[in-house]
Amino acid sequence: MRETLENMRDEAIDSVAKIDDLKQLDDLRRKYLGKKGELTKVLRGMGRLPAQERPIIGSLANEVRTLIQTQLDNQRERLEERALEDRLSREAIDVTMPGARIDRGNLHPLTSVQNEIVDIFIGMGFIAVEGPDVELDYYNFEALNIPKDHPARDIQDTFYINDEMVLRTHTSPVQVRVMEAEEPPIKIVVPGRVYRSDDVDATHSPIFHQIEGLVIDKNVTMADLKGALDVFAKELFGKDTKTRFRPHYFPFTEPSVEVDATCVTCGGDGCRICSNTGWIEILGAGMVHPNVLRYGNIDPSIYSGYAFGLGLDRIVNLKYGIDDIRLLYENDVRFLKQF
Ligand code: 2NM
Repeated sequence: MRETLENMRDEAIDSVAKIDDLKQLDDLRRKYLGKKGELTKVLRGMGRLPAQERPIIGSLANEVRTLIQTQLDNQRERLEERALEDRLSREAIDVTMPGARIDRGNLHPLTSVQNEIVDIFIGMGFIAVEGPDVELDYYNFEALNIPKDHPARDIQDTFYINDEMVLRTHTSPVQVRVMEAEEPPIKIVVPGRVYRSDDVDATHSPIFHQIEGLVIDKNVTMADLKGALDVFAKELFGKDTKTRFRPHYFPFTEPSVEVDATCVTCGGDGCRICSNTGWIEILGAGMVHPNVLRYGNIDPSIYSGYAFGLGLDRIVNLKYGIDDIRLLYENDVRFLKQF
């Protein structure tokens, strides 16, 4: 029996040392120390021993149990430590790795060019103002010197909400509201959505965008208009840009002009974009009509002013060489993320 115990001890020490996983270690513990384990079996057989050997074998059995238990505990500690180290090295973070790329969105080209243009005017002392998209007929037409029989008022061109209200066809009504509310000097830019009942094609959309401007003070002249708009064109399209002013007609300004800039694409040499003229129309402008000043409660014998309006969508397309306005409204991310 002594021999059995000693063999068991040696064998247990040996096999515990070879174990390299916690599950197997547990199996070994059961094999030697469990309820049906080998050591238990030996202890059960002790009853058959002569009485004087029992304490000797008993104490040897206890020694062997303690020894095996200690070996098991030590091995368990080693394995657990190793498992932790493995896990730590597996989960280690390499702080020198490049980070996962974060996909950033970008502003819609209409928004970024609008910001750019508004910023140019803010740089010249203008203040940006916004107003309602649903407008009274009075502000959209009447106060802008657009008479009742004017073609712009036609149901064909204007979205009427009811007899008195329309979706604004330009941002000028905001400027009338500012004239009514403020004393000159006034120096504002008004960006915003406008609406006209057009059929959709490459150059027309029923929703589009304008940026208009209004300057009113004593002694404002056409020279001020020309200077400001020339500076604007140079800032937007580059310092070599030139401008020219052609006579035109608008009901709300007198005199009125259309303003051309040297073609952004060919620099004035002539190309497809400018139909070989070297010039591109960029905006309309003029000296505010005395009737409009009066509608805005401003005395035309004391004050004068200039105003201008540009179509943002067309400018965006010119700037980026986009040939179809519909691309600006389809929200195809493959298109939008190029800007
Ligand atoms: C344009 C062209 C010329 C304009 C006039 C006014 C107002 F309210 F002051 F009378 N706002 N905008 C104006 C003048 C707009 O767009 C092509």
